[in-house]
Amino acid sequence: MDATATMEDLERLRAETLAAVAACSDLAALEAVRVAALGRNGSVTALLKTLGAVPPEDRKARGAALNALKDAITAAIEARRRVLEDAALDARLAAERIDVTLPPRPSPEGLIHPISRTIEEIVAIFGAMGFTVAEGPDVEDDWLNFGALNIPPHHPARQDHDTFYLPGRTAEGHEKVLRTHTSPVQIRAMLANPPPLRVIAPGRTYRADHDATHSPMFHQVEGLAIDRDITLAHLKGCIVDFLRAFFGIPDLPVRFRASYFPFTEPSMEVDIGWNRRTGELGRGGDWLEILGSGMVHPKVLEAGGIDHRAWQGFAFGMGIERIAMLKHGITDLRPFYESDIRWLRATGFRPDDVASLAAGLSG
Ligand code: 2NM
Repeated sequence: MDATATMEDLERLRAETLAAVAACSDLAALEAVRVAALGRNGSVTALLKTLGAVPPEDRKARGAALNALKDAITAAIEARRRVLEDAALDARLAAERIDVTLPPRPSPEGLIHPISRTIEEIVAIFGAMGFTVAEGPDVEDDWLNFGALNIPPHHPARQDHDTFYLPGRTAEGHEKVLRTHTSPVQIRAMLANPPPLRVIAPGRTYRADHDATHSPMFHQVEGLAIDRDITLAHLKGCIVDFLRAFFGIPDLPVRFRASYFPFTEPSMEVDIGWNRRTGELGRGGDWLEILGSGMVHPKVLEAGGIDHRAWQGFAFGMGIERIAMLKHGITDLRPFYESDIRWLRATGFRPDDVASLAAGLSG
């Protein structure tokens, strides 16, 4: 179209352009229509450029008509732009809508191994009695593992323990062993801290013994309390309270039976009441050995750098697998070490189910 365009031509251009604007379904199409009409080479722009060629007497009316055309198209494009922008925003709000009332999707969760859980429970109970946790190396020297515990070389207990000896010697010339119990941790605690002392030492222990009821690696927890006037009564009170809290049976029968360990004197093994036939704990008239204990031998106190004339104390030790199996009705020892995810799913504990005294530890 040029300077010769009639009013009908302008009207048709207006109608066509407004129709094109109305037909735009997105902002890109609308922009294309705007460029085609009002852009540098647009149809309306081209008409405005011809205004100079219009005879002066017609120019005013022609200019008014072209401006009215341009204004109408501009207004229609802006109105359409707002509609399309609102629709785009609505679509985005609908697409990105989040239902905050939906429950969260289940996420894969790890479980706490029953050995870890049992250690947590033991730590919670003895922690409430004022004991702190001590740890030490799995590779020990034979002095800390045996000599300091009043088990001299060639003592039969060294064979009883089926010790794993490692090649080489320590800087002090001692033989290297995998610790056969956590007692060396107690000796280290005595050497590192002046009495009074209340520590428990949970951890891995090793004996060259492998059958249906023994694993070459297993877990133990030992406890030690040293003070000026610790007696057998304190030992009995602590152990009875521990066993009743751990098994969640307030009237659990507990029996102390004279025994022998090189590192305690006197020594006692501790039994709990159960039913041998059903496996039920707490009643049934049968006794089940559960731990060893005693008053720390004076030679052991001296090995720990403690004056046995001024201090005395009690100690105890138990197998963690054994008490975990009894508490949870686990009958086979082997799956503890097999990392079978199906067994762990059936036997493990949820991480948010934290061991605490408040929960009663009745499991
Ligand atoms: C037991 C039984 C009796 C025991 C002794 C010591 C130490 F190092 F303090 F002397 N810790 N644990 C002990 C006493 C362990 O386990 C059956």
